[in-house]
Amino acid sequence: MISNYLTSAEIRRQFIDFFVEREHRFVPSAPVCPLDDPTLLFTNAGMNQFKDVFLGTGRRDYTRAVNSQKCIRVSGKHNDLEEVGLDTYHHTFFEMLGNWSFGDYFKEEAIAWAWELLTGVWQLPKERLWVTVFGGDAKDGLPADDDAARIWAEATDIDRTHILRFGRKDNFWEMGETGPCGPCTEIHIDRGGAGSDPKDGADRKIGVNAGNERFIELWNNVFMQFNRKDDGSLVPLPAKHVDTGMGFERVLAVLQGKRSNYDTDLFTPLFRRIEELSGKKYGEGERSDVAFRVIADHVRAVSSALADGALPSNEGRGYVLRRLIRRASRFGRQSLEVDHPFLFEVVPSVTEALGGAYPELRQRVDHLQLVVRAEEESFGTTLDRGLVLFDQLAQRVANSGARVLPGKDAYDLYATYGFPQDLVELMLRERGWSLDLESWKQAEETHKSASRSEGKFKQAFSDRDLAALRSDVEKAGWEPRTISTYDKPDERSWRVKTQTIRLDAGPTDRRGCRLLLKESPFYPEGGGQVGDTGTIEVIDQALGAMGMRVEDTQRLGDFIIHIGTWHGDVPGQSEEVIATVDLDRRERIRKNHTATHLLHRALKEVLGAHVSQQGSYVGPDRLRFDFSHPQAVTSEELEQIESLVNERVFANAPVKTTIEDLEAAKKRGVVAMFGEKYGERVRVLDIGGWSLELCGGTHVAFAGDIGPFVIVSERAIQAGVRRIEALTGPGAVEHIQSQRRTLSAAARLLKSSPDELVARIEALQAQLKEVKKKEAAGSKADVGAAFERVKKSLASHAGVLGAVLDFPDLDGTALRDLGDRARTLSNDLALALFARAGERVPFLVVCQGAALERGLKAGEVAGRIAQVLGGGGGGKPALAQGQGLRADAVDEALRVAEQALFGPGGP
Ligand code: ALA
Repeated sequence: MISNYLTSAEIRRQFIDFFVEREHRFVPSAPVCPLDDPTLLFTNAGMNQFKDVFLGTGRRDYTRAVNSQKCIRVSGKHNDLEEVGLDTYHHTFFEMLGNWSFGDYFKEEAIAWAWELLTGVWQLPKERLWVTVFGGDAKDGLPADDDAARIWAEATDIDRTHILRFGRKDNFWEMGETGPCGPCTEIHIDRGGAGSDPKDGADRKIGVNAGNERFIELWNNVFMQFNRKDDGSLVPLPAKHVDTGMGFERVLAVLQGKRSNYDTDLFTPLFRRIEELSGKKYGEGERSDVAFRVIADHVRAVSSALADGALPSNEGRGYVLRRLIRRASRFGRQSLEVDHPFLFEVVPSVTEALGGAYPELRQRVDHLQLVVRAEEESFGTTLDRGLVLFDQLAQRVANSGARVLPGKDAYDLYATYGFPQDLVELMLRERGWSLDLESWKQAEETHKSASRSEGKFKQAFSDRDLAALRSDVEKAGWEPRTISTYDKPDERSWRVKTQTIRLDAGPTDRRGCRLLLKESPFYPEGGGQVGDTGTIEVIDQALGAMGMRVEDTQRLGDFIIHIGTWHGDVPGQSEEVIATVDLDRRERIRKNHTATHLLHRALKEVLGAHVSQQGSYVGPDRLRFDFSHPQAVTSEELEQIESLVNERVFANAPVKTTIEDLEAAKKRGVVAMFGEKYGERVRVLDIGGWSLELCGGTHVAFAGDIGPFVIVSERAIQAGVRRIEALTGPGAVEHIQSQRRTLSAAARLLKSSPDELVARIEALQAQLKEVKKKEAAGSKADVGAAFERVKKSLASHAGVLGAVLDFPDLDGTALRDLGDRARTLSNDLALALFARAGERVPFLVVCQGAALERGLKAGEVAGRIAQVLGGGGGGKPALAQGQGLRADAVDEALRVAEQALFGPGGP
């Protein structure tokens, strides 16, 4: 092994240089969360960004590539999450070093170069290296890869007894349930140890592939030859390719002479930071060591995904990120006793360690910290709520007399609140209970199979579609690329003669018909811009009225697919058609798209350079722009932004596009979106030199074409992410007019003019306040006068003071006030008092002292009154209230009350 210590940056560079010297093109890492590929949660191998090349739907202008790819494996076929932290060589986030041949070299060169790099350049001891080759599979009808075994034996000086054969599980690589695949050859290293025998590698129990930390896989060379279809069968790929992947953290550990990946310079700065934050030391105990590894690993995964534009949420990849943050936070709480947010303080160590190779991490450190911190804070609250739910659950179980917690409920707590099995068991043990492990396992299995299907490599169009499409295109002798408005950005005529290839044949009036044209004026959905709509009509009228309403346009590799409803017979392969884009809609989209670029620039200008795009929607109706910013944008800032955009519109600069090299464009400061995958040659959109952005969409010719620009809303969609919605052109005018109509209507109602509206409303508010004040004072005075009347009216009825009175000017509230005061007039009292609330008649009855002793009950009296007045009434013997419905029966009610309180038989 090489003696002088090489840093991670140097080793990464050596790998890339080795293959660049062998005519490989260096291709930057694709985003770790492929935002444009909803079928793949995270990039899980270096080859993901080349899958279209393997399937034959895309091409590159090079046939050899090398890169170091950011990968995350947390779901689907390749899922290492449960292992992470427990051992020293599994990760959710890792870097994969890879070299590729696209129909260029094959096994011979791949194997020889792998050997040369490992044993020549890096001087790994040959006697410690073991290789595996595919031993064949009866079910798939595949023979053993004797070629690979022979090449190892002939083209390298490896000890022949170190060439082992394994089956499909170990030596046949597949990206997902479907997709490109092929036999592979893996290189493993024996890291030895006390008393170990160098021959152990061949021992199936303790050697290669036995799953221990002594023999670890370093490098996998896949020979891509097949496509696995939905039905499980294998079909040969159009060409043979090489796809390799070397775990960077593992090879680094070997080259830096470390037993654990976590002891390399990729991790040590992170551990130092966690030590500072927790006051614990790495290496002090197994329990806290696991926590260190989990935290370091998860913060790396989360930081890299956030930097590429993902955000925590309740579904899909966002949910995975949320769970990683929660898992790390929980390990921090349980094993390191840090119960406040701290992961966000580990983030800068990650961005420093990885920022050299992946600058986007360094550039977005503030945004990452903000989002992680907000998640940690909300998790604290969730955890507290989870504890309450756990108690409730336990209570329910206790009530049923059981002492075993049902596994399904416990698993739900885990899935929703991050309560892991060991924590649940611990809490149960404290109560002397246990967990129903059987049903826990069942729930876990159900959950896992749900997440497995998430990871399935699905395509919007099936493999069969793709294969049929490819062969039709080849038969027709077309270039496998549709000529589109991308190639003719200045094209102004949207009527194009063309030929068709149909993707669906079938009965008339087909919904969901998908059609490919040799040339298309339609823009497919992309970069936030919605797909075009329009019509495709057959020219040959003899065939009758046939045509398609295009409801959406999508991109599939280099093909543009028109989706809609076909009326009449579906056309054959070479009909002449006229394709017409809905031009008015397109015009609105263009205005909104160019305005989106101006808005992006204006946001940076007014709010600061940290603003970066998180997503956008560019439709005919409006535009939406999501961006990172820590707090609400004030209304003054919004006005500044809006004015700035409008100034650029008035300046009316031409909107120019150029095709440039990506690297050159980046060097001159052209804005690229984080997480977006770009080819080597990119389209740069330049608006008067003020806004420079990479973009493939449709735009106006001059900024002035946008017309007025108005912002209609600004709000948070997530911690650290704001959303602005805005309108342009006719939409903006309609908005302004509608607001003006509202304003005029309001002014008319107030008999004022729009300019005076604010002053008028202020005056009205002041008036209202005054009236309310008077009313309150007035009602106090009224209650006072009424009280005097009660006092004067009281007459003695055999030792009880009493009165029955009507107050048509008092409302219910005043009546209650009056009742409260009147009850103080005597200990021995009988009263019935009536008031008004519109048509209704609130009333109350009081019986106290001697009145009660004589058997009078206020509740009963109120009941009798209610019978007269309609409505209801009742209460306690001493005090009752009611509300009558018939003001016209008050006189009758007064009589009844008089009779009930003071009549014969009364007191
Ligand atoms: N694609 C192969 C892997 O991920 C190289 O192992």
